[in-house]
Amino acid sequence: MIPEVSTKQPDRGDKAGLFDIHRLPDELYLEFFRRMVLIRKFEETVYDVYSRGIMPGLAHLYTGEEAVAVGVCLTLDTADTITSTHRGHGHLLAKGGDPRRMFAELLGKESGYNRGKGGSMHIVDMSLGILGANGVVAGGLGIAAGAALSAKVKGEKRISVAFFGDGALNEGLFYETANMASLWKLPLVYVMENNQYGEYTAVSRSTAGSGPRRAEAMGIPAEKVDGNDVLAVYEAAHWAVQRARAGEGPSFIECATYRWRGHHMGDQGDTYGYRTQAEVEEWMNRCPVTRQRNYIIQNEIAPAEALDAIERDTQAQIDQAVEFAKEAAYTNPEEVYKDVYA
Ligand SMILES: Cc1ncc(C[n+]2csc(CCOP(=O)(O)OP(=O)(O)O)c2C)c(N)n1
Ligand SMILES: [Mg+2]
Repeated sequence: MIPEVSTKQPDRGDKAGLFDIHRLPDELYLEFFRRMVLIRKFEETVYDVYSRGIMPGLAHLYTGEEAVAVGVCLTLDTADTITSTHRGHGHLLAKGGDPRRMFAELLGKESGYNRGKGGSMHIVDMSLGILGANGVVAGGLGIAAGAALSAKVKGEKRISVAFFGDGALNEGLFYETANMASLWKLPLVYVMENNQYGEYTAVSRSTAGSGPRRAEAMGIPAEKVDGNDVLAVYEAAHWAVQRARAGEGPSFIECATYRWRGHHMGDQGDTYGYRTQAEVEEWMNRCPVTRQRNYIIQNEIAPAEALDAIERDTQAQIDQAVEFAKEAAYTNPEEVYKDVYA
């Protein structure tokens, strides 16, 4: 939901200056913090659970990128849809996903989102507009364009958001569907998460030009923001969402961020030697959660003790989710081919 906001002193000209980002309701600044903490605790607990050998499959963690999912999803209504990626936990939680059913899915249990049959990269919750994580790089981009087209054809107010990585930017599906989305003015927001690497390859070695310039070439307005600043992401997303709702067509936002953990759980430390510890630490010093915490304290929105309590309560919620998942039953093996399409 977009909250009531002051229209005084727009500070980004007429492009995104729909409101003053520093005059949002106090509760919203706290909600940014809460949801980022939820994602951080969830992901770091997945790391722990996986490391203890009780989780099958694979996970790609979102630690460090929390501001992107939260800044975007807090501009959305429940009916609005998102498509996610292989690194999807943060998007799902930011859109309201249930940590208990997510952990149950990760542990292969019946009460998981996909009855334990999909795992990390297939979690879907249609009731929350989550059209799915996706193991196919760029796969969500086609689905997002389809969702936007169906909203337009049916005359529904919902909009569609596609999260995708810097690696997905180089897939053909983006160009084929963004071209049509622009031509048909579909209610679509492209959120490119530039975490500086696609697997073990730096963006500078894989990408000519830039995402925003490529989008602009197709007539899609674009901007680049600091993806570790949840307020900057929220402001840009608000601009893009307003355009989509007003029937003005797709917009493109590149969010510069960084993943703290390896590409997946098997990529630890300097196993593959593609980045330095100094670089990781430099980005960790720009932690999006700490940044929002400091903003809240410095602007006297809430004292440090209140934020400590949020962190404690959130960890307790995640611990309960893990317990719920551990105690849950496994799906009956006879169901293995049910709901599986080939
Ligand atoms: C179509 C396709 N090609 C290749 C892969 C293997 N793969 C999985 S993740 C990944 C890198 C994706 O990079 P990016 O889009 O930047 O996302 P990030 O992992 O950085 O979040 C690749 C190449 C895949 N899953 N699907
Ligand atoms: Mg990437």
